Amino acid sequence: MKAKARAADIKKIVENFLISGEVETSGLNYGSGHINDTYCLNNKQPLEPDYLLQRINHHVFKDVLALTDNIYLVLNYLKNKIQHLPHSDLQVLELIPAKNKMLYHKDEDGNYWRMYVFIKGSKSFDIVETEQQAEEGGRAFGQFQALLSDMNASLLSETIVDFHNILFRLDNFTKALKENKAGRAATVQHEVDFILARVAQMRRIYDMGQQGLLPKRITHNDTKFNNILFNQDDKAICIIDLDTVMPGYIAYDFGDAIRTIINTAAEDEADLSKIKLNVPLFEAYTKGYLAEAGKFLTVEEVKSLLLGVFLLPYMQAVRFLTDYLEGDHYFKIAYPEHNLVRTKAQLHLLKQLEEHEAQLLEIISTYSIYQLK
Ligand code: ADP
Ligand code: GN1
Ligand code: MG
Repeated sequence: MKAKARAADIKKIVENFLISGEVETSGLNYGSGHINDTYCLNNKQPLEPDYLLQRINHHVFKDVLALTDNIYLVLNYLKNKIQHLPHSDLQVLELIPAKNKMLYHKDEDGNYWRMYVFIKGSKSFDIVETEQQAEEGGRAFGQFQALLSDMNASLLSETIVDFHNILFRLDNFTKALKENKAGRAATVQHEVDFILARVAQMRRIYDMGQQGLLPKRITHNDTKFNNILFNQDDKAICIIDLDTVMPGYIAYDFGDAIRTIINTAAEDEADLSKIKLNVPLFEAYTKGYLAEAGKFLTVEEVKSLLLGVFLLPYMQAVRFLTDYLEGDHYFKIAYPEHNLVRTKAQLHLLKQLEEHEAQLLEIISTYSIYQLK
C-alpha cells in the first residue's frame, strides 16, 4: 500500500522534468545510501533512457543551489577533459533539467529532487569481490582526482562545512556525550575510551594541512566503493554521488575508499568475527590509484595516505556514535541500535588496520615513486 502511494507521488515529481519517453516506477528505494532517497525509473519506451530520481536531503545539504552548481561545474569540466582522452571508457553523469530550467525541482512540501540519466548496463558493489574490481576502482578515483587537479578549487562551495575536519567531528562527539539526549552515554564507555585514546594520532592530517604540508585539492569526499559504476566486464566507467565534491585532502578519499574495500564484511556487520582485512584488495586498489594519482601527488601527500586509512574508519565511527548519542537524526537506520553496531564495526576494522600498519605501508611504498620509510 505504502509503495503504491509513493509511486503516485513520484509520478507527480517526474512530470516536472524534461524526460524522453514515459517512465514507470515501483516507488521502492534504490541503492543503499544513508542520506538521499534514490528511485530507478524504467522507461516504457525501450529506445529511450531509464532515469534515476533522487530526493536530496536538504537537512544535510542545506544549500541545494550551491550543491547543484558544484556538480554542474565538475561534470562539465570532466566532460571536456574526457573528450580529449584517447581510448577512455569513462562516462560522466548527465543531469536532466527540470521544466523550471533549473537542474532540480522543489516540490510543494519543500523537498528537492534531481534526475540523472541511468547508465545502462552498469552495476555497483557494496562489497568488493575481486582484485580486478579493486584495481579498476583505484584507477577510477585516481583519474577522477587527476582530471580535476587543474580545476580552480575556489569555484566550488563547501557543501558541508568541516565535513572531514576531525577536530570538528570530535567536538560534536564530546558535546553529544555531555548532553546525552538519547540517554545512551553510559552504555558506550568502551567505545568512548577507544576513541579518546587516539585523538593525537587522528589529528595528524589536520595538523599537516595547517602546517602547509598538504594542498587542498578537489576531492570526492564520499569514495565508498559503491560510488563507482562498473560495466558488465567489471571495468569502472563512472564516478557517481557527487554531492560532497569540494576542496579537501586526497588522503580522505583514499582512506574512505579503503575503508569499504579492505573490509571483508558490510559496514554494519554485527558479527565482529566476520570483519577481516582483505590485504590483496588493498594492494590492488593502491596499485590502480597510484598508477593515476601518482602523477601529481607530492611526497607528503603520499605519506598521508596511510594516515587516511586509519582516520576514515575512525571518523566514521565518531560520526555514527555521535548520531547514536543524539538519537539517530542524521544517518538512516533500519533498527534502534544500528548506529551503535556501525560504530563497533568501524572500530573493529580500525583495530585490525592498526595491527597491519607495517604491511600496508610496505604496499604503498611499492607502488609509489617516493621513498617513504
Ligand atoms: P546515495 O547518495 O544514496 O548513495 P547514489 O548517487 O550513490 O546515492 O546512488 C545510489 C545507487 O544508485 C548507486 O550506488 C548506484 O548503484 C546507482 N546509481 C546512481 N547513479 C546512477 C546512474 N547514473 N546510473 C546507474 N546507476 C546509478
Ligand atoms: C553517507 O549517502 P551515502 O550513504 O553515500 C555519508 C558519508 C558516509 C557514509 C557512510 C553526506 O554517504 O559521509 O561516509 O554515509 N554522507 C554524508 O556509509 O554524510
Ligand atoms: Mg552513493
